[in-house]
Amino acid sequence: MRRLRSTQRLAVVVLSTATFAALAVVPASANLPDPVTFGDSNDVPIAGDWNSNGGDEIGVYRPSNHTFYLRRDNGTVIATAVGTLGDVPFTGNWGGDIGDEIGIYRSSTSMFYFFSDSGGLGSILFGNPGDVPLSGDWNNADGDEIGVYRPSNRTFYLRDDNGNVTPITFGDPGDVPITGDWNGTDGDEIGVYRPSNRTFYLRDDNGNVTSFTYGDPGDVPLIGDWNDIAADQIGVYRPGNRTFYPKN
Ligand SMILES: [Ca+2]
Ligand SMILES: [Ca+2]
Ligand SMILES: [Ca+2]
Ligand SMILES: [Ca+2]
Repeated sequence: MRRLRSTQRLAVVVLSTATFAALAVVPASANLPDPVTFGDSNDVPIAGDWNSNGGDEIGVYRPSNHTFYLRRDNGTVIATAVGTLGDVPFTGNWGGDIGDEIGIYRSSTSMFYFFSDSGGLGSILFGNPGDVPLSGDWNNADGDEIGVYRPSNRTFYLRDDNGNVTPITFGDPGDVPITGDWNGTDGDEIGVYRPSNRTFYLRDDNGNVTSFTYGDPGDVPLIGDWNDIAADQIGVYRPGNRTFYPKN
């Protein structure tokens, strides 16, 4: 079991599609895996299984008000403000059910904070300043665990629930770390997105790498199970038009 210690205050607001339309573009007809325009400029794209049906949906994290906006397939949006300015969002499956929840990483204190729709779930101290937070199901059991990617040495540090850490060096300077279930079995694996050539490099547990070139310059990588096949696919978010482009 994950060791969850402290709790944090949590504010949850459910907004109707009509209410949220004043804040962001939400086409009523768009549904994954088709492109979806959502969010505002400067939002951070996220993905997860918000409705616990196995496939992933999209959302954004808005740094200016440290609020998550989780978009369900029917266009409904759940807004949840957590943490504080400067926090980094991540998502994953914790809380003991099959769907995904939200979390934030506070780089200044190397602290992961976990939340559910109903409140704070606890925290874990892990990582160094400058690390990028990760989550994934490293052991193919008990939901997702956490990890960090350290850009300075291009190394993933995957932490199990007992605090044991597996380091994996992978990628090139400037790569963006990603995690997902590339093969539909044995939990999640790691990978990187290389902005310079718009290419995803997906690494399996034996160190074999599969690559896909996808997206435009300036795109941000995003991983999810867009078509409910029990494995993850790649995708990108294009900040210039605030549009998610899942790859089938
Ligand atoms: Ca879902
Ligand atoms: Ca869960
Ligand atoms: Ca796990
Ligand atoms: Ca896998």
